[in-house]
Amino acid sequence: MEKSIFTRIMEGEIPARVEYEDEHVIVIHDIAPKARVHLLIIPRKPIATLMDVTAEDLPLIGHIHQVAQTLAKKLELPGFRLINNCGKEGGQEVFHIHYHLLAGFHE
Ligand code: DGP
Repeated sequence: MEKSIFTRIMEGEIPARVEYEDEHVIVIHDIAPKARVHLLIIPRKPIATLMDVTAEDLPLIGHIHQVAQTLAKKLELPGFRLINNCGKEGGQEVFHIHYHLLAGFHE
């Protein structure tokens, strides 16, 4: 798989506003925010789409949900959407799995 834009961000080749990172994921602010808070939770492992997730990746998918909780607490979000676009037909543009965390629709 060719290096995705997100891998290039993780490797410091392309700048991004980082909100959180640990050994499994990086969280950055989306370049074209669709809400007041629009973060991308991106695993370091370059899985192309949700359809490529295997049983061994399930702890990682759980971790992404834990990170969403952590961010919601840190940013004091009363609610949020966690969205994965899967495949071209699902609106996916970057083929390195990621979850959009969106909040602040009703402010
Ligand atoms: P998706 O359609 O689910 O693949 O969403 C990809 C998102 O990634 C889209 O909302 C825009 C964002 N994005 C694309 N390139 C960059 C970039 O270079 N930096 C940042 N911060 N976000 C990017």
